[in-house]
Amino acid sequence: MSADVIRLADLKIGSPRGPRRPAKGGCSAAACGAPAKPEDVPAATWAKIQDHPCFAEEAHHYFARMHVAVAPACNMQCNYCNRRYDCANESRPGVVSERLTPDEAARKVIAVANEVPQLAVLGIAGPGDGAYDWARTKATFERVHAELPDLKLCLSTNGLALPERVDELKEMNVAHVTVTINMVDPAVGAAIYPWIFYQGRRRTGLEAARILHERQMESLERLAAADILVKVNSVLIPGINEAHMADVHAAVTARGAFLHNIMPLISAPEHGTAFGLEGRRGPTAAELQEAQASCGGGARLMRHCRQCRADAVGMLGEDRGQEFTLDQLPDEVSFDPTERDAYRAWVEVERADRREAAAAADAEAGTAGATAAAPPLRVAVCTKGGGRINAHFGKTEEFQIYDVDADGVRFVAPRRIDTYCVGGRGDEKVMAAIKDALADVQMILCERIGKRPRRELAVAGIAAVDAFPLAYIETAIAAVYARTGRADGTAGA
Ligand code: CLF
Ligand code: SF4
Repeated sequence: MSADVIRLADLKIGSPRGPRRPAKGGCSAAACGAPAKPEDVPAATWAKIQDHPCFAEEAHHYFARMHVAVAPACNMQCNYCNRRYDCANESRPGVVSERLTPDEAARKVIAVANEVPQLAVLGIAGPGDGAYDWARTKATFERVHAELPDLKLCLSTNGLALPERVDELKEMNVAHVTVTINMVDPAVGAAIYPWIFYQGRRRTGLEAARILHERQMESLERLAAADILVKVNSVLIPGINEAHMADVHAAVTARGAFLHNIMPLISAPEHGTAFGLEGRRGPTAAELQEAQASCGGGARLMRHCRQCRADAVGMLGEDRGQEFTLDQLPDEVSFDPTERDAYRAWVEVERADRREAAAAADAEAGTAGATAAAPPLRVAVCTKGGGRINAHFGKTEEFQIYDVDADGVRFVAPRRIDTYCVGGRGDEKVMAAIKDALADVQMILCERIGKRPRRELAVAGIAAVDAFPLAYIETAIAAVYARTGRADGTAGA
């Protein structure tokens, strides 16, 4: 292990935040999620995704994205969307983003790039549809590209207006596009989309869903032909498309989609959406995992999505958007690459060190599973970023869930919680919620934990382990897994 934490502090750039990392060898790419290391994909593909936090799971430990809300017009209605809020296809429902002109957006991007050296991607993800509200989208991408040519440009769209934009996206060097596809059967689509606006008029029912489906499939084919990497987002809607997800997965994979992100419906009556008002619930964690499991192969499954805001700024799982509102931006700003260059040099060293440690961890887990018949283990990790166990239990806002067995250590999903420790005291209601959220977990790995929460968790059958402060996550998980296989069962305590 290197002294990278110290080097990061020396750079005065703060600690990377956000979710943890994934799967190492021993399982198929589809089972493992988004690519985690260069060997998972061809070299040219890795070059495209290595600093995109959504397309490469490893990258989300080190790189940030930001969104700008510049394209408010939309050409359809989804039953999980209320137009007073952001586009729910890529963003957290029920929030309102700050709308910007292309010039304001470019100014904001430069200001963020100066303050957030992890910034690697600019996304346009609503509210509205960027391919439909094309003039504003295009103007924003062009202005930003002129100032920051190495920033990746990323578009998220419903796909209806996309086929005619693919050539321009290619010319503008947009290498990553997300299309939200919730169905490949118009009968299913008719329950999700009350209308679309296409070729100058409103269409409804089966006709609307059929046109949307055909346009989405055409979009995928054109994007693949243009060598633009495609992620497909699917909103999992209980009672409507959960049994249909495998068909969606097969259809998008056949048309070259690189990554498939199955997102839970977020639905609340106060959001004022059709689904929220009719009381349709979102899926449980188990239902989400079941839908992911039904998509046995083909396109990789993204598991580290955070359903960001449409004006989110920062690492996935954090949002620094409030630090960069329009009223706080300088009137004129120019980009200074000094901190970003230093950060990227640090990331190169850290990544290499971490890959080595993770490979060793998988080997250790494999040995433990093979020689000691250790049962699979599900672990919740407390971390502030960098792929290390570096957060106190009481301050954790999001657990990273991992599975480990003889095949190695695999990232499963993030789980958000309220922080247990507020004002120096533990909150019993939060503890009850944490126990519920971790009902399928056998162990928590954290930098530190107090005696009282440790005891309470133990009563619920969850061992809290703080024996690996600042260790790489995979290394620590493999070590505790190896111990579970020992006859004395001292499980890392
Ligand atoms: Fe933004 Fe989307 Fe591009 Fe990422 S988000 S436009 S691909 S840069 Fe990422 Fe956020 Fe999930 Fe989207 S975590 S909601 S998948
Ligand atoms: Fe809302 Fe986005 Fe659907 Fe348009 S495409 S209705 S903005 S969720």
